[in-house]
Amino acid sequence: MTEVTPAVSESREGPVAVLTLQSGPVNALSAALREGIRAAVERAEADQAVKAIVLIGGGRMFSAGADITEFGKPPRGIVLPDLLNRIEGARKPVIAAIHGNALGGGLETALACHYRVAVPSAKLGLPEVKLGLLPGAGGTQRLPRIVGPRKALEVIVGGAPIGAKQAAAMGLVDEIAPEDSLRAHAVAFAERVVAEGRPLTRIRDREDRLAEGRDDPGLFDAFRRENARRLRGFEAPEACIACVQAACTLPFDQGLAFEREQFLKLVSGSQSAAQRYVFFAERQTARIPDVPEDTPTRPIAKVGVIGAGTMGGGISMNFLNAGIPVTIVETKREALDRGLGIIRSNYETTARKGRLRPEDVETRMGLLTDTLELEALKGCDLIIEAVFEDMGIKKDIFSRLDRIAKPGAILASNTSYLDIDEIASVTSRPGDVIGMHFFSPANVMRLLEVVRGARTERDVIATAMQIGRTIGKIPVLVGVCHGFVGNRMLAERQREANRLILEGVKPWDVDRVIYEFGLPMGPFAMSDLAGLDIGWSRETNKSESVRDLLCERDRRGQKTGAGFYDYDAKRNAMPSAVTEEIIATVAERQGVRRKAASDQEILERCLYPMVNEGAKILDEGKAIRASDIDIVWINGYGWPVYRGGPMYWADSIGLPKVLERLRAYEAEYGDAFKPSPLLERLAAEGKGFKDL
Ligand code: TC6
Repeated sequence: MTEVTPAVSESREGPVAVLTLQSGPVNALSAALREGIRAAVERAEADQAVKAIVLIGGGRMFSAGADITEFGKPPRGIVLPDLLNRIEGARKPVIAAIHGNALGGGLETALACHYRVAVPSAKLGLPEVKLGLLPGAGGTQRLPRIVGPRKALEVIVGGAPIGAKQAAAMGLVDEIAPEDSLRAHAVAFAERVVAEGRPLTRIRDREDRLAEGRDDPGLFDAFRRENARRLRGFEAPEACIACVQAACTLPFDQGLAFEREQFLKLVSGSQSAAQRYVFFAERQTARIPDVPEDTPTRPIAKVGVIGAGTMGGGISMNFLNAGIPVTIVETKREALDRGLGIIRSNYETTARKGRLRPEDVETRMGLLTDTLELEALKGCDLIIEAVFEDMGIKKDIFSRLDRIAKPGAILASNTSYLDIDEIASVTSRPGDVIGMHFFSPANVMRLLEVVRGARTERDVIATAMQIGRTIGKIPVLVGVCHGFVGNRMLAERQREANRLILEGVKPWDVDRVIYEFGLPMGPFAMSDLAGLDIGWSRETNKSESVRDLLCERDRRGQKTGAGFYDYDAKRNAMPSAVTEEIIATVAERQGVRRKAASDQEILERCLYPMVNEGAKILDEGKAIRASDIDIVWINGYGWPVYRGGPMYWADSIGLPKVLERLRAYEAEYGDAFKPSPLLERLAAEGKGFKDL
């Protein structure tokens, strides 16, 4: 084997040169790898004895695409589009042999090759849109030429990878190779291409599949309309659509130039910078300074869930989906049956939509055992309590669990506010107690706050983080405090939103400002959706707040057809005169001075206190790093990923500016806006949360 560069190794199989990409864990197409591929291809082309070239990934995958760390820095070496034009223009057939992932620039490299062979488990995709980018190395021009513009839009704008078999059905892969002999198969394929004298099929020369877009130019606007809700606020999807459209109307080289221009605009923009930050931030959450990666974990083969309500049911589904048996406990048969019914009907709905095979509904339900006996949890490795938010009830359950659970079982609470240490104190094994705070709907939302108690053992933390990833969540480690990271910050926003409406700002105006910022809904629409009567009772709540009065009039949110808003039969929200009247009554009673607020003020007063609270959370060590807070807000509350999370957003505004506004509001409204010492210090030092 000859070492051409450290990034690519070359070997020979008869007349076939096999070039193996050898660059880090994912073969990111760094400058070194790009140069390595160019040199190796040119060598193979120049070598008379070589008749065909196979490009294959060493290690886990073909390639995860462009090296994301290079974006935003001055370009080095050959740029990817030029390298791919060079490969496509080669005079000898180049065959991509794909295993693991071929993503982004990785798939674009494969598209520049003349043929593609893949193993069945390979995943192919163009996820650039998720980084606020587009496939800027010819992907938007080549893919539609091979799969047609309609499918190309789905792949490029959707960003989700597809399996090799589906790719083969689309014509994207020429041949499926056996799982364990990709290299040999690709070499044999290359020899056949040579022996049969097959032509060099360059995707750039194909026009036939573009007819679909030329005959029906309306398909692009239809796609825009169909996806408007999902794509709201994002810049990259529109650029992707425009590029695919350009593929249908412009000659290939002009299409490439248009794509390049669009790519350069996106890569230097704020949205992509934020989305790239989030990519790395998400991976950072796994790093816990005092719980190293090699910390042993406890095996989790059986899970117990206490409570078959909305949360307990959703939590159970996560484990069933991952093939882990669950025993679910309730106190009453009725509640248990209702919970099981909801789980089944959720699965049946998914199956009806074609996203789950009908037989899998039964497989998953078959993993679920229901019981009214807490003792039935004695064999479980992990038990998650998901009952009513009441310390007394939780303590009672944990002291019983302490007697029932086997030694070494992890005892978790799904509490969203309560003190894990107090819960742990009633057991003889506080080291095994931890918080696992899921977000509703628990089978859908990706965030999992893992709450570390004062005495939680390290292997318990490592296990909770790992099992969280196994069930497809993004676990973030947080410390014990009221509401942990997410809800503690949310409370700040809610308080200010409530103050704003008493001053006379309409709830729908607060919601509009938050929605236009990019969150899925504002605080009042969210309250109506969740139900205003959560934690409210006629006996204990004394007609003091707007919420109390709304609930007393049976305006308890969407479920009762009215809350802050009025709802029609289709649950469309409409501003409500009744709510306005209630707000005016409460404001008068409390003597709140009525005043107008601009959209900017609404935004600042709702979001800056959240940032300030985030700074306090960091100062108290309740989150490991600012980017963890951002990941909580993006995955638990729908903070727009293109704004990178509240802490990143504050950095992008500049902390001195945030500080100045907090001080101004503090002068008017008092302590609620008092800047945190950390924020003050960072602003004074000209630093941001990113520098911590
Ligand atoms: C593009 O291609 C644009 C083209 C146009 C150009 C003109 N670059 O995720 P993992 C790191 S845009 C740099 O833990 P997995 C990652 O940070 C790109 N680094 O592994 C981590 O580093 P750490 C389009 C990268 O097996 C390590 O590699 N492509 C890149 O769970 C391992 O990663 C994508 O968006 C990269 N491209 O998942 C794909 N990729 O160990 C991005 C990974 O220091 N990648 N790293 O923390 C992925 O989605 C996943 O990495 C994966 C593997 C599914 C490939």
